[in-house]
This record gives sequence, C-alpha cells and structure tokens, in this order.
Amino acid sequence: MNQHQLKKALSPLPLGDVRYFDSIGSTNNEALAWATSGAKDLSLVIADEQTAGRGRLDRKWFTPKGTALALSLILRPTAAEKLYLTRIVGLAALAATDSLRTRGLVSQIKWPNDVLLNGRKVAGILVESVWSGEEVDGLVIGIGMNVLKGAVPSDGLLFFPATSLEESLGPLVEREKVLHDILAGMIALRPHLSSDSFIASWEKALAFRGEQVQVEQGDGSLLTGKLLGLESDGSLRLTDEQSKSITVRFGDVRLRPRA
Ligand code: BT5
Repeated sequence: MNQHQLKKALSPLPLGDVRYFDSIGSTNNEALAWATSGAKDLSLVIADEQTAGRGRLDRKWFTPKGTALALSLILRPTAAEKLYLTRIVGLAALAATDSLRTRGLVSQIKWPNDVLLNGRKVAGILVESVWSGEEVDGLVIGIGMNVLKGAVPSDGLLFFPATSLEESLGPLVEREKVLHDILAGMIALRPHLSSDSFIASWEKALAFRGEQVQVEQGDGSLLTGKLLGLESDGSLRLTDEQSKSITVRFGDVRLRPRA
C-alpha cells in the first residue's frame, strides 16, 4: 500500500493512532490486544496482507497482498453507545455500502455481516468486544473488502460467491480512497446510532427483503421464513409459513432454494 497516499487519505479524519502493517496475521487480533492495553478511541489497524484473517465462528478470511482492504477500527463506546452495541455491525455495513454508493454502485447487506455487490460478497465484517469486568470497554470493528480481482478467493474456498470492486469499476479503484470513505462513513453515522432512521437505513439496505430465506443458526439448524426487516437491536425479523413472527439474533441468511 502506498504510504504517502495512505497518510494523505487518513489525514482529514479524527482518528486516534494508526498502526500499519505490510503483513500481519489478523488486524482484529492486533486491535484486540491494543484495545486491551489502552488504545485511544478511533485507533486504526490496517494491513496490506493478512496471513490468518478471521471471519465469524473461526472461519477464514483471505486478504492477499496488494489487493484488498483489511482494517480494524477500535471504538471506546460512550455510556449512551453502550446501549446500542448490537447496532455496530450495521454501522460498519452501512458505511461500506455508502462507500460503494458514492462510486455509483448499489450494494446490499446480507444480514448480519456481509456486503453484496451484484449478489456476490464484496466485504465481510467482524465486530469483537474487549471487556472490563461486566462492561464492554472497547469494540473492534474489522472490515475486509475485496478491491482488486486478486483478492477474490477461488470458488472451492467459498460458501458464497464473491466479487471485487474491480469487477464493477475497473482496475483504477484506489484502496486508500475507499478506506477513507468507509472510515468517514462510520464516523459520520456514529452520532445517529441510537436513532430510528439508523435502523430504517440499515433495513432498507438488506438483501432479500420480502423474500423467502433460510437462516442457518449457530447450532446448524435451519429456519425458513419471509425476511421482513430488523428489530431495534438489529436482530432479523421473519415470518414463518403460518405468519408467526420469528426473531433471529445469530445466524447466516441465504435465499431459500426454489422448490
Ligand atoms: C466475515 O465472516 O465475513 C467477516 C470477515 C471479516 C474480515 C476482516 S479483515 C480485517 C479484520 N481482521 C480479521 O482477521 N478479520 C476482519 P463470515 O461471515 O464468517 O465469512 C467468512 C467466509 O467468507 C469464509 O468461510 C469464506 O467462505 C468467505 N471468504 C473468505 N475470504 C473471503 C474474501 N476475501 N471474499 C469473499 N469471501 C471470503
């Protein structure tokens, strides 16, 4: 990553400290350790390559050198924000979709943590917490985005098809500028975290709204229903075939295969 461009892109933002790595295991691991040892609010870890990038449930996230964004932003939530921590994944997802919209691309959020472009995964989000006793003392918002085609893993490694910004925008897309826009988006959205309009925007960006979906829950069981929207804590709202409402807190959504 071009250091000069990176500095220039980040300089207008009110960040804490910034740690840049040409190569690292996982930016989230670095950020979690840093948050534990006192990192300031809005400190950032960014890497050009991850050798042990993580998704949820110990899944792997691939970040080949020179092709993608791998960032972890540390938040020190205020007392007011602590009431809305389950919305933070939406903050990241909305900032990512906004950064694509400014480039003329319409993307969607596959609940809870994937950003889709043309129905394919272009970014993934992993939010993790640092605790101090019973309280969350820090949050790490990890975002991986495929910028160039080389970031996209081969199909055999994926559960869901993937894409890159290059596939829609050509090879000239600048990682540093996309990074700036995602961070600026999160910073701008943060004061609205508690608002109804925040949930409304998040809901509007959801993939498969009004469609029959399957949700694979943490224990592997499958739930089927029509995807309606979000609860105020960011849980997913569905209705089953008997029109009974269902709320899902953890899981992976996919379109229900047609019978
Ligand atoms: C995610 O998990 O999508 C969260 C990914 C978060 C990555 C960021 S990068 C910066 C920070 N540091 C980290 O170590 N992590 C965060 P999940 O929904 O569990 O999806 C994981 C699945 O996505 C994998 O099992 C693969 O099938 C697929 N996958 C892996 N790499 C991918 C890529 N580059 N593009 C698209 N899909 C990918």
